Amino acid sequence: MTNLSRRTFLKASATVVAAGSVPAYFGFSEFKKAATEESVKKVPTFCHGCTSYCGIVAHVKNDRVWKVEGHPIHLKSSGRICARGHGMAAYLYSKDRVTGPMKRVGEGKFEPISWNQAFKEIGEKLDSIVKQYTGNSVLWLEHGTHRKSYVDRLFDTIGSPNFTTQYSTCFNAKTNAWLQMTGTSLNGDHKNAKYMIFEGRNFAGGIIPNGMNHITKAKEKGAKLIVIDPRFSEIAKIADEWIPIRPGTDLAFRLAMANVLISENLYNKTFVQQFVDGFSEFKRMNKEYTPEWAEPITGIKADKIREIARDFAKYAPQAFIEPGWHGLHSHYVNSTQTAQMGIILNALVGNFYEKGGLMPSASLQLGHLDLPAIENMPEKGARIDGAGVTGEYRTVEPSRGIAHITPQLVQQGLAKAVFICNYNPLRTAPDPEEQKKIKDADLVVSINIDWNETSYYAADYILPEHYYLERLEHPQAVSGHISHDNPQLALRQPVIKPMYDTKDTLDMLKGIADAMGHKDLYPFTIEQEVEAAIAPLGITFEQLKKAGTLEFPATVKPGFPMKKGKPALPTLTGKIQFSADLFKIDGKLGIPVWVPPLVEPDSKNDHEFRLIHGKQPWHSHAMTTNIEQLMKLSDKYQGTFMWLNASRAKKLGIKTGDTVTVKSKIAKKKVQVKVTELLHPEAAWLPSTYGGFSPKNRIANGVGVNFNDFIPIMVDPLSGSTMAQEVVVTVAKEGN
Ligand SMILES: Nc1nc2c(c(=O)[nH]1)N[C@H]1C(S)=C(S)[C@@H](COP(=O)(O)OP(=O)(O)OC[C@H]3O[C@@H](n4cnc5c(=O)[nH]c(N)nc54)[C@H](O)[C@@H]3O)O[C@H]1N2
Ligand SMILES: Nc1nc2c(c(=O)[nH]1)N[C@H]1C(S)=C(S)[C@@H](COP(=O)(O)OP(=O)(O)OC[C@H]3O[C@@H](n4cnc5c(=O)[nH]c(N)nc54)[C@H](O)[C@@H]3O)O[C@H]1N2
Ligand code: SF4
Ligand SMILES: [Mo]
Repeated sequence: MTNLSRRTFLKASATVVAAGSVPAYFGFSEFKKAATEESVKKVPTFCHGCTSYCGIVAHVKNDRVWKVEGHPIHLKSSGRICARGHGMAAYLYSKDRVTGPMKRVGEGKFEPISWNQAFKEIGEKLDSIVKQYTGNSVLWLEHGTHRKSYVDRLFDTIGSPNFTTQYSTCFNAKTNAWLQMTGTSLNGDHKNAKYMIFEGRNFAGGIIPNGMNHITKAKEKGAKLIVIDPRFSEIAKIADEWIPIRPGTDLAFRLAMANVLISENLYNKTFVQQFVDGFSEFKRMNKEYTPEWAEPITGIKADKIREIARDFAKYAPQAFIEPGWHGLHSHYVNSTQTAQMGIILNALVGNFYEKGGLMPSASLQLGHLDLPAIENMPEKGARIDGAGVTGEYRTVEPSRGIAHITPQLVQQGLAKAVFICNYNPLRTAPDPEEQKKIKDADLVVSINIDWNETSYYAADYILPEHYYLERLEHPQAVSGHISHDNPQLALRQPVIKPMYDTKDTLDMLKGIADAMGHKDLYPFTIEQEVEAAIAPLGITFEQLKKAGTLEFPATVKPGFPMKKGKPALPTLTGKIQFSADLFKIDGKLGIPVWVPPLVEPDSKNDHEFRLIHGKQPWHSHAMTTNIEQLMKLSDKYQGTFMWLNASRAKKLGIKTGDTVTVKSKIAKKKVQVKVTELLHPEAAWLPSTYGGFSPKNRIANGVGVNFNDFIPIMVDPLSGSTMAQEVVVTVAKEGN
C-alpha cells in the first residue's frame, strides 16, 4: 500500500462493507495488490486491557493492526491473552475515540481546540490557581503510577503533594497491610505449590492468563486448590473444594485458622521464633477465636475450618493463602485486618521465601536520566485527602491517597484543579451523582482515550493520549502476582503511527508547563528515557524493540533476607511484624481482632441482601463496555444479569430473566436477574462492569447497572478504601 494513504484505505474498506461492491474509483486493484503483496510485520509491545500488562505481538499490515497474540515469553501472558486483550486491540478503530483535544462549551457540548491553545488556556488557568490557592490545591488522579515521574516534576515546581492513584477503589487494604507488616510484598509460587487457598481471588475472572497456566500445571502434579468465595467463581470450577463463605466474614475464618494452627501446635515454631515479631501478643489475643466461635459467623463448619488449617500446615511450606488483589481488599471495614491475617497465616506455616510458598518478584535495577534539580522548590503542605501520618487518615499510604473522595475535596474548596489521567472515577468510584461534582473544580482536565463518563460530565478539557498501540513508553520491569525467578523487561512501543491528533502525556505536560512559564521542565524525550533505563542492563534499544520482552539471569532465590546473620526485612525489627506499628492507634495493639462488618442484611426481611460484585472474564472495570465484540459476549452469556440464590429468589417469586428493582439508601435501579444455586443466600452479586452513562460511548451507554450506583462515598479508616460491599439493598420483583 505504498501510494494509497491510510485514510483513503479506511474509506475504501468501509465502503466495501457498506455497499458490498467495489467501485473502481477507489483504486481497488491498487489496494488488492498492496493487501496481498505487503508483508505482515510482527511488532511486540504490551497490552493495556488491565494491570496484568501482558506482553503481546501485534500483526501489522499496511499500517493497520490485524490481530494481536500473546508474547511467547512474557511472564503474564506466555503466549496467551484473554478476550479483553483482543477487544482492546480492536478498540483502536472505535468511532468513539476522542480524536483531538476538546474544550467544553456547554453541558455535553465540546468543541475542538488546538493543542497550543489548550496548553495556553490550561497553563494560564493552572498558574492563576497556584498563585491564588497554592500548589496544594492541585490534584492528579491516575490509574497506576506510570506517569508519576513526569507529574512529580510539575508538582515539585508548584508544590503539590497530591498525586493519587485509583488504589483506594482497588486493593489498598492489602498493600497497606503488607507495607506495615513486612515492608515488601510477595507472590504465590503457584507452579510449585502443593496446596493453595484462593479466598476472594479469582485468577480466571480477575485474569492473569499465565497465572491460570501455573495453577493448572501444579494441579496436574497433584496440588490441591481450595476456593473460598460466596460465589461459585470461574476459578472455583477447577477447585478441589468451593466453600461459599458468608460475605464479609473472612476475617473470622482466618482468625479461627490461626487458632487451630496455634492450639494444635501445627505452626512452624522455628520460623516464627526467627522471623516473627509480636507472636506472643498475637497468641494471647487469638485464644478466643476457636472454629466453634467462627462457625455461626462464617457459615463454615468448625470441622471444615480445622481440616483446612491442618492441610495448610501439612503441605507447608509448599502451601499458601493467595495474597489476593481486589476481592478481599477494598470491600469492608475489616478488610485491613483480613489482609493482616493473610500475612499472619502464611507466616505461621513458614512459607515466606520458600519455593511453592510465597516468593518475591524478580527485580531489575534500571537506570534513569540525570535531570537538573528543580530550583526554588516550594514547601509542600499535607495532602488534601488526609492520607499520611500528619493527616486525618494517618494510616493510609500517602503514596496512593484516597481517590474516591475527590468530589468532597472539590466541594470543600480544597481541590481547585483536578487532572484525571487514564482513570474514570465517575463510573469506577462510589456514588456517580456525587462524583459528577468533580466538575465544580475551577479546572478539570481529562487525559483519556474515549468519551468516558469523567470526560463527558466533568472535564473542561479533554486531552486524548495516543492509544497504547500508538505510543512509546519508558520500559517496565515485569513483576507482581505470579512468581518468576528471572526478571523481565517489557517495552511498550508504537505498532502503528498515531491515527488521530493525539499526544503522549509527557508532551502534554511539557506544553502545560511551558505555558505556565516553567520552560525546560522536561528537557528529555521518551527515547532518551528508554536509553537511560536500559543502560545498566547491557542491552541496546534495538534489541529491546525487536524482542519486546527480554529476560535476564535469575535474581530470585529461596531464603529469608538476612544481613549480618539477622532478619533484614525493611521493618523496624527486620522481622514480620504481627503487631504493625502504624496500626497501633486508640490504645490498640495493631494486632487483628474480630471486627464485624458495618452493616448486615436483616435475616427476617426476605427482600434484603448484601450487594457484592466481581470481575467478569471478558470485561475490564468499566472501560471495555464500549467494545462491541466484548458486549456481544455479554449478550450471549446474560452478562449484565444480577445473580440471586435460588432459595431466596423463590421466596420473592423471581425467575431468571425477570426484571427487579434494586434499592439502596442512595439509588433505585432496575436490573435483570439470573437465579442460581451457586451463590451464598445472603448476597446479591453484580458483575462489576456495566452501567455506562456517557451518551457518547454509544455501545456502553445505558446497558446494565453498576455496584457503584448503590454505595455512598465511605472511607475505610485504616487503609482508605471504598468499603464497597458495606451496603444492604432491597430487591423486589417489578410491580411488588
Ligand atoms: N477480567 C478482568 N480481569 C481483571 C480485571 C478486570 O477488570 N477484569 N482487573 C484487574 C484488576 S485492576 C484487579 S484489582 C484484579 C482483581 O482480581 P480479583 O480480586 O481476583 O477479582 P474480583 O472479581 O474483584 O474478586 C475476586 C472474588 O472475590 C469474591 N468476593 C466478593 N466478596 C467476597 C467476600 O466477602 N469474601 C470472599 N471470600 N470473596 C468475596 C468475588 O465473588 C470474586 O469472585 O483483576 C485484574 N484482572
Ligand atoms: N464500575 C467498576 N468500578 C470499579 C471496578 C470495576 O470493575 N467496575 N474495579 C475497581 C478496580 S479493581 C480498579 S483497579 C479501578 C479501575 O478504575 P479505572 O481506572 O477508572 O477503570 P477503567 O474502566 O479501566 O477506566 C480507565 C479509563 O482509562 C481510559 N484509558 C484506556 N486506555 C487508555 C490509555 O491508553 N491512556 C489513557 N490516558 N487513558 C486510557 C479509558 O477512557 C477508561 O475510561 O476501578 C475500581 N472500581
Ligand atoms: S489479562 Fe487480558 S486484558 Fe489484561 S493485560 Fe493480559 S491480555 Fe490484556
Ligand atoms: Mo484493581
